[in-house]
Amino acid sequence: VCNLPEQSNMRDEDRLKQATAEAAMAFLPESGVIGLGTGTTARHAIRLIAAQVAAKGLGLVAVATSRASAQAAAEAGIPLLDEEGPWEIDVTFDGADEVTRELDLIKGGGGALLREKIVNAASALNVILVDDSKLSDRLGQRFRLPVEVVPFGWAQTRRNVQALAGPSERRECDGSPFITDNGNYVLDVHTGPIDTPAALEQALQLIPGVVVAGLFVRRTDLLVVAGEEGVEIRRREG
Ligand code: A5P
Repeated sequence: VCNLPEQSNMRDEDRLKQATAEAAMAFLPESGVIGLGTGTTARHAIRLIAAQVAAKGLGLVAVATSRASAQAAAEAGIPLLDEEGPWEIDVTFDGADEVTRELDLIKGGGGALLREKIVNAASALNVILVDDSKLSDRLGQRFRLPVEVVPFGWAQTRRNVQALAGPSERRECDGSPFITDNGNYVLDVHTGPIDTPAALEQALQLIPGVVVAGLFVRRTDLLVVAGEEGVEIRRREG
């Protein structure tokens, strides 16, 4: 059991997550390169993409944002590209932990923030899938900010992160530090509401020992959000 940031009503949310994945299939190309996100919502998308590949014989290859998603894709019959890149990704489907009206995100609840950010930056179109419990007026209001740090000197790095962003816990799993796919730790930072996410992201990235912060600013093209009233598609403006 990991001390992952808490989420409520998992069963209800799962139905909505599935609804977002179903709606997102409208953006699945017939051929090309797709990015596969990480988490329970992305897992629904992977399952549906695999079904379409099998049913329609789509010419898709994928880049996965975690070992878990790579394994899920491989088991479902989605061919994967080499991990090393470079890639030209047409569209990536991923989840998020918190989303603002500007479609800025906190990600990393599943610990895959680094690979997610690399794949996001390599994608021509980023489609983010969330249930409406993830919507927020300001990032940091609902979710702790994950920050991936290297193990060497991590407590020193945490001191510097704390001075900038707030207190944090090192994420743990079964009594041991949670280790990312890249061999690093994750700090979950109690930032409180973040006024200027882009500035905070840049400042965190300048701290030696910080690998990546889970702030995704202006990185979403389309948001697919599901609530009890149905599924809505929002496009980032500007
Ligand atoms: C993985 O590190 C995260 O960024 C996920 O995309 C995020 O936690 C969303 O997860 P769920 O789809 O499981 O809510």
